[in-house]
Amino acid sequence: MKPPRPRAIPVALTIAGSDPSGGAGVQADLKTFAAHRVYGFSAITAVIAQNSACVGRVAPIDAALVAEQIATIVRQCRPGAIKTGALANAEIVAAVVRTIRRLRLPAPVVDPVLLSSSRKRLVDRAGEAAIRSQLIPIARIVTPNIAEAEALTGIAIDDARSMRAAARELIAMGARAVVIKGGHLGANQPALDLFCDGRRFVELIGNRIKGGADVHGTGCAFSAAIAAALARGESIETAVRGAKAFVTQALKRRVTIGRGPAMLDHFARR
Ligand code: PXL
Repeated sequence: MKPPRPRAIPVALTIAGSDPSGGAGVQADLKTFAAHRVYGFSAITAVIAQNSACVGRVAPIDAALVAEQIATIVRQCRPGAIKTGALANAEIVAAVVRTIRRLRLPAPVVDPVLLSSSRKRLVDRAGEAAIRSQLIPIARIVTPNIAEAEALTGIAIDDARSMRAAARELIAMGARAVVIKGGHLGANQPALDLFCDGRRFVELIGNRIKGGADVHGTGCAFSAAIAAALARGESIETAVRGAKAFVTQALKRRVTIGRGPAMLDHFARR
């Protein structure tokens, strides 16, 4: 019997840090791509010693080597979508932006990772400024949580109105779309995310998952799911809605892996 012919499948690229626990970072992104039947390329920005409970040393990769990883892999295949995660420092942010521009790669889904769930900085101060001035202006969509949206815009967020103001500001900074994740807004409020495509606002209301706030890597799974859906040709709004459903299900079906908080099940059946 003749073997079947190889099939082409959608490809997405993650540019992010390594989390050896597999809960967040590149490892979580690749699982998320796979769960969406999207082939995953990855360029590593930093090696991080961590487990699901704590983050140790963050060792940035040389910025030129980050650019080289991207340039080399896209010679094999141009990805249909890109996401960025933890970028460690300003040199890496600049190298990523330069490479995306030079090679005319798709506008990235930007997860503006500033701190880990355990509050360790995953990008330095200059890197944070570079995300604001260089990366957000080329973003297809930016996906901050409340704290990241506050840090990037300088707007204090405590309700739906200030959330809109921050979203407007991120669009004014050049992002084509924004989704602010309201999961941390208040334990007694529903999980309200605010999406803006540059023209209109859509409030995405989800059910709060009990105990879900302790799980790390939800932001990685969310932004990777958006990139996977874009690689599959979905619209930005459909991609965001699908990503929310994906994270909700992965949280509901979370698993215990030894000591520490539970981990997402990226392969929870939907
Ligand atoms: O969830 C933020 C995040 C992003 N990227 C890496 C991480 C974390 C959180 O721990 O480790 C590599």
